[in-house]
Amino acid sequence: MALNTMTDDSAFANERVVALAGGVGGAKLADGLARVLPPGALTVIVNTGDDFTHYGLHVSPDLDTVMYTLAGIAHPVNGWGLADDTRQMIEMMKRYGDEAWFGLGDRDLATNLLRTHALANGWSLSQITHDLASRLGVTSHLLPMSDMSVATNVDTIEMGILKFQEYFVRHRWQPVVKRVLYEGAESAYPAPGVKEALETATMIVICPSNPVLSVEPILRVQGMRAALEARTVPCVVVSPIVAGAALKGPAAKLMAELDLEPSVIGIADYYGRLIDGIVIDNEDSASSQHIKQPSLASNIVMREVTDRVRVAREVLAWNKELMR
Ligand code: FO1
Repeated sequence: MALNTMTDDSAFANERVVALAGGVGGAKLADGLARVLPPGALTVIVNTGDDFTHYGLHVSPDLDTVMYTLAGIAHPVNGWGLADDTRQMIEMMKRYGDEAWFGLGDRDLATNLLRTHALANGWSLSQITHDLASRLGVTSHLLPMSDMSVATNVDTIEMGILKFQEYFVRHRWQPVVKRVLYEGAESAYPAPGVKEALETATMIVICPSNPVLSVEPILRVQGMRAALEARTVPCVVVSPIVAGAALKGPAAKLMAELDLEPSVIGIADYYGRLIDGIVIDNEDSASSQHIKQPSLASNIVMREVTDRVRVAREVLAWNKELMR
């Protein structure tokens, strides 16, 4: 690591950061935080509301997206799945006439086979997640929000209630959403280590993930919203929306469909008292006067790994300011 990088990051040497993350955008900031913090100083609480059983396999898209991203092996364009993966299994499924709408790569199958096998042998989702991530060299702590099933379903005008991946992948999030349901959340409790991580954190970061589809499921797990409201350290969100549009995925479209303002103002209002500040893009800096919480304007579009590190540094530095 270049000396100047070490100098920049020594300010965060004693921090213990908890990040709440969902899909691709969340994984990118989590990666930036992991690169800036000492090994083991980052805990990522990951959304599992997108999990589903597919061909009999327990697929955990957001856990895998965060894990692969932190391991440096995520697909560089999609953000999900593995770099250099192939689609032989999908092609053979199609030969058998299966629609094969979910693009599960051949190498990605290994993760899903091992996870399914472990769960069938009594392992918890937390245990298999820790085992797989450790074997990939990930030093951050990856925690599913819960070891119990929480399923994010969307009630749509055109097709009624859809399971998350049917909505997101099969129908490319085009159906109009009336309601989002978090099936099982009311009886799900946090995975081991989640509460402790929040209680011992020096900073909490809500990553630029879809608030309704990727972060809300985490908040719906028993006691999570209360734990965040009882925080004694700052909690900062990085906006997943820039200039009224989502950087990736349905966040803006979905918020508009749910009568939430698809803007940084809407994001800040969505989290309300759960956050002490919001990081917005320079393009939205004029909105800061309409945002109740303190806001920091920066370039929050993370195209390269260097962007992830820069945004992570800015977030952590600002969090320290808020802490005073
Ligand atoms: N997203 C897509 O848009 N199309 C896919 O074919 C797809 C396959 C896929 C396979 C494994 C995996 O872990 C994730 C995958 N995703 C795909 C992404 C996933 O649907 C979303 O990233 C999350 O569920 C929401 O962020």
